[in-house]
Amino acid sequence: MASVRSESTSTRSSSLSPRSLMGGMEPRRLRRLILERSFAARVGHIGSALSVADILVALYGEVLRVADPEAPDRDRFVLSKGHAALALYGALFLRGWLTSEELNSYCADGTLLGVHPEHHLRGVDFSTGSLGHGLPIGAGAALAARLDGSERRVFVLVSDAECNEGALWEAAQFAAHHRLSRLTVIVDANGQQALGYTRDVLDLEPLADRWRAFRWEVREVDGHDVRALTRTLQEAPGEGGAPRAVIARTVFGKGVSFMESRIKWHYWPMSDEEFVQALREVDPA
Ligand SMILES: Cc1ncc(C[n+]2csc(CCOP(=O)(O)OP(=O)(O)O)c2C)c(N)n1
Repeated sequence: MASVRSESTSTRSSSLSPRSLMGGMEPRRLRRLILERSFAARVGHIGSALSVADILVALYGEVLRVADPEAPDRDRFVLSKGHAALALYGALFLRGWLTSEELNSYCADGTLLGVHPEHHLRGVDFSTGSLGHGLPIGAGAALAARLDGSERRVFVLVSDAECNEGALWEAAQFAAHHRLSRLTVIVDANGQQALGYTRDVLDLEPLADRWRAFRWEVREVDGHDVRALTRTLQEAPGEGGAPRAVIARTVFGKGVSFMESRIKWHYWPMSDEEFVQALREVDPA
């Protein structure tokens, strides 16, 4: 299978160019990019990135008001589960904010595209990777928007393991107290966390009731249904001023049969044979 490896090294351009993809923010394209780049870099976190692919398609395809990534009043997005950075890079590429050269530098020496996202990269507002800190950052950003008299909204994508962490719940209380209704947290509820299943490590259910108890408005949605996600994330803030939690029920490794709900695919990179099969499954064309 040497030919597979040589065609897929980090120097090989992505098979997609942003120009050909105007309006092409499609889940299968994003999944293909995730597989190509993680294979080329021999890096894991593949299942984590596939889990949030549809959420990022909804956000960057429709929901986020970020036509100009430098505009002060653009919406803000915090990828709190920073280890899924490759999904974010893919979405930024499909949006036309990253070149294929930049995308292809993923995890190479000297790149700005590391395993976790850094705010030095165009389109990334906040550096993340230390789990549990995205919601505190997002709550501060939402309060700052109010103080600025800005209409901008803040979306924070957290993992279910982050809901184990105290800092997240402190921020949840803060946001409810200050009625930060332009703040939305999306929980990527895939039921896995690194080396275990959430129900075994520290059970979070009933997750929706927990958020309600913290005085958040709650929605539950199929995290792989881009239309339902888009509709839910575009809902106007409720009357009461509560921030909103969207619990997105997802499947870790979604789209690749041998990765779905398997612990191995948190850290493991793909073999040549696995890469070929995975690509065939996510993007048969
Ligand atoms: C504060 C902190 N502790 C530990 C880690 C190491 N780590 C990386 S991913 C991960 C857990 C992954 O589970 P989850 O966050 O639920 O992500 P998903 O399964 O959705 O990928 C851990 C513990 C970290 N990034 N930050």
